[in-house]
Amino acid sequence: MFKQSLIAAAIGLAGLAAPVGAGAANPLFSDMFTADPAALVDNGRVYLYVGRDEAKETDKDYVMNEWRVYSSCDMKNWKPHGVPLNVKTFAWAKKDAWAADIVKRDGKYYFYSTVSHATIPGQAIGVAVSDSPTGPFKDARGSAIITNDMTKETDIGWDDIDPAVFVDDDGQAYLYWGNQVMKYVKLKPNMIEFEGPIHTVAVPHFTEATYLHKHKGTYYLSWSREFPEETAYSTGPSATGPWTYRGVIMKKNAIVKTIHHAIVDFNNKSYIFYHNDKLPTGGEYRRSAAVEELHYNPDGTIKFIPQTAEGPAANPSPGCQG
Ligand code: FUB
Repeated sequence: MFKQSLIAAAIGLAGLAAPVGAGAANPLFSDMFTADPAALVDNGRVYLYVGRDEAKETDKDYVMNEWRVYSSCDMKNWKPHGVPLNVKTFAWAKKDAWAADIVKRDGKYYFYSTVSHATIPGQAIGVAVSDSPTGPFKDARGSAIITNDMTKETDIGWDDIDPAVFVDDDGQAYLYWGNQVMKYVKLKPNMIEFEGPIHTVAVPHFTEATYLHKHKGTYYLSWSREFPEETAYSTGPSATGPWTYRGVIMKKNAIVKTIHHAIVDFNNKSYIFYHNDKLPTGGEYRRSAAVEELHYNPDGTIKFIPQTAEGPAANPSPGCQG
């Protein structure tokens, strides 16, 4: 109880430096609410990008204006690097620093993110670029790469959200995204233009939060299914399938209905980032990023992942410091 009061006091002082690091477990950060994790492993260090949930307890919608970045050398101790970009990075956007994803290509870091478009009704996806994983990022196009009017499968304004970017071993880049209907498009090597048409992908009970990764030659397409959401996945022989449904790997949260995840390999182990409602006063619009180790079975399927308060054991990455 005493510890919870201290944490709550720290949340009230969000913006002031609060302890992040030594022995930190789940949720990863206690000085603010953080959601929609995206992750990148670069030069032996893992970078974690989150949207900051700024909603008050009484708010009835997301209040999200900026993305934050943290890094770790061991998956246990996290170093804050501030705000590498915010909604204003995209001059054509008006609000909603929703879910994002990042990839490195040819020495540059491309950050794809959901925002609300100022002049084209609905959510859109922008792409920002930086020479460093900690930013600063600038708009790579000067316009959205995806807008709500480009897809017609649903009438909702938020069906073009939650980008997931993946560059295959042959250099072909893919951008997946969607809500209600999953979509993907191939990207040109410049990472800011389409190469071909938009495709739809049928997976069971798709809601949002697509993620694509590759492990030991198998492609894994994962997403948030149902609502409240649970994390499910399929496997396939290529970045575009065909996909075989494999089941649920993380069950839904207690309060918050979303669970947005990201999966990475780091220092010979695999991890899943997600968000929950476990910080005091947490809830639908006050979420907290967390991480667990992810284990593959010998046949390549993923073991079910319980959420824990402890998080993964420290996994110090050789040569990574600070
Ligand atoms: O954070 C806003 C939205 O909630 C994200 O774009 C979705 O993935 C869900 O987590």
